[in-house]
Amino acid sequence: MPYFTRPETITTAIGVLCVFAAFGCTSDSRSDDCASDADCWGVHVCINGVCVDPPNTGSETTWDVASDFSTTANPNGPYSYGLKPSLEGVFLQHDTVDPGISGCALSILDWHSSALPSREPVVAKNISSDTTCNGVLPGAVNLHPGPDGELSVLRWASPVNGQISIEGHFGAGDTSPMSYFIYKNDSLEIYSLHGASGDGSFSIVESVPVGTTIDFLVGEYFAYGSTPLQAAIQIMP
Ligand SMILES: [Ca+2]
Repeated sequence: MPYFTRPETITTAIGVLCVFAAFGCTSDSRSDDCASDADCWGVHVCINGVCVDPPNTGSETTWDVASDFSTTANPNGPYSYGLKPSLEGVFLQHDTVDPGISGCALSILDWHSSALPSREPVVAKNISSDTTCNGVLPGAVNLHPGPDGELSVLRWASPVNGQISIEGHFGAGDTSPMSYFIYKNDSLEIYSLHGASGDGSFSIVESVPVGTTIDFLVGEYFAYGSTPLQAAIQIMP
């Protein structure tokens, strides 16, 4: 069910201007009725009842953490790249992106925090077309935890209301075992695999009101901790 703010109507020299915001829509139908536009995510501006289409993010129904990854923007649409000092800790968004310093620096772009003495934890992507880095294939997203128990976190905040499927896996990556987690709204653990040497697959269905956070986390170990994450999120019919 979409939500609408109360339209604000202003009479101007060019006509009647109407502005409102709408959230949580999956329909692509629209009317030009300023008060009840059905196609709808975003801020709407209408003049004399004719509305300008907002960015079409409301009709998006699938997301992929690797193909959607941004090496320039954080947050990036529904995604944020950051860390947690502990599983129960507060999410901190990374503020810096630059080439990684590990053995294949030119292949990897790391999001990390300038406030920490260590580069890790990082949320990274292997931007190479042909170089696998520490078990992370070209094009893959990489979560590496920090040296003081910090977890690497890739966060997706739902722009929709509804049921979603979350499918994918954490990969073995570099040589150390790692622990993999998925948390909903900071406190509900919906997936965990401790001390895994291999892949950890997940196939989850969750109800998500707008703004629900889904965090993919890697931690509990540090050295040789590069861990690829592949995850697809889809609105269920
Ligand atoms: Ca590993």
